Amino acid sequence: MADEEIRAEIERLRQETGALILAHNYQRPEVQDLAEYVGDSLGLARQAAATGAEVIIFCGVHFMAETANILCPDKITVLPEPEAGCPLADTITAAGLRALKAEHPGAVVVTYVNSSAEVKAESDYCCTSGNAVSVVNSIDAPEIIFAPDRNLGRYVADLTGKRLILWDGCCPIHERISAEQIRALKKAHPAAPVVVHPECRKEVVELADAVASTSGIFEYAARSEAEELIVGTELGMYHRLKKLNPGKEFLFPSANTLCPNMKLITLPKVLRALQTLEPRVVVSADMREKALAAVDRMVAIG
Ligand code: CIZ
Repeated sequence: MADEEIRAEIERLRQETGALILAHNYQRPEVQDLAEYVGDSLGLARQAAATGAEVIIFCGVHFMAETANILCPDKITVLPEPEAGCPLADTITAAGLRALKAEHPGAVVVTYVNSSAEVKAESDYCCTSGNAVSVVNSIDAPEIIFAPDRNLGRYVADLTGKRLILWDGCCPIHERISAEQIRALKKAHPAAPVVVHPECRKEVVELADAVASTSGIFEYAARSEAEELIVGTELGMYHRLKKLNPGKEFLFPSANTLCPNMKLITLPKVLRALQTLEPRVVVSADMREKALAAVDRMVAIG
């Protein structure tokens, strides 16, 4: 089937099923263009919770679909590619977190949204890159465990002045962005401000004019008067940055800052998901009950 036919069939099935299609900022351009809403995991979870639709086609990675299912268990959450995981989320297990908690009894646990439902279920607070600083600032405790992203954790510790016990995980895509790449772009485009994601390494963050979540990067790009901006995050962002700011150019450190998991979802897989309403992501009631308090806190501290 040609792409145009697939798009037409997706549209027909979307009307027929009343499904809501959500896409993460790192999805393929053609998948973003299908979606009713494109955003970060918090925005997507909020859309999922607010929709009257009974079916959500979630174009993102597994933990994001799980978070949506935690917030709205009565809706059908379909992840068009079940293998779309997150290597950062995979750096931590519930057993690993329990072992760290046992070493620090009484510590409050803040877990980045990039984690499985079973890890969220072991956590007191969940956070996103956009509200991690506010979440940690709101906690008054002698010890705080921050998991699983060590780069985001270090950035939050620097900004809040709190000593955090960090899990040693990272996003391999953001970790790949080097200070040399940013310096080279700055040298070639001296007027371009640098905005990077807090999952980047410390030496990269130190070169930036702004550090922001994916939503924050869109806001920064819209506000900036610069004609060119250097952007340190996943390359999928280019599509909507350019679409929303056609007069500006966005320079990424390299062509290999691509998350292969995010790119697993394709138009034919979205079509298949609408035809079959499978594969679904379902968090068990027991797990959901344990994870919900942490996720609710994340949603509340926007
Ligand atoms: O929360 C998200 O969607 C992720 C993974 C990053 C961000 O900054 O939006």
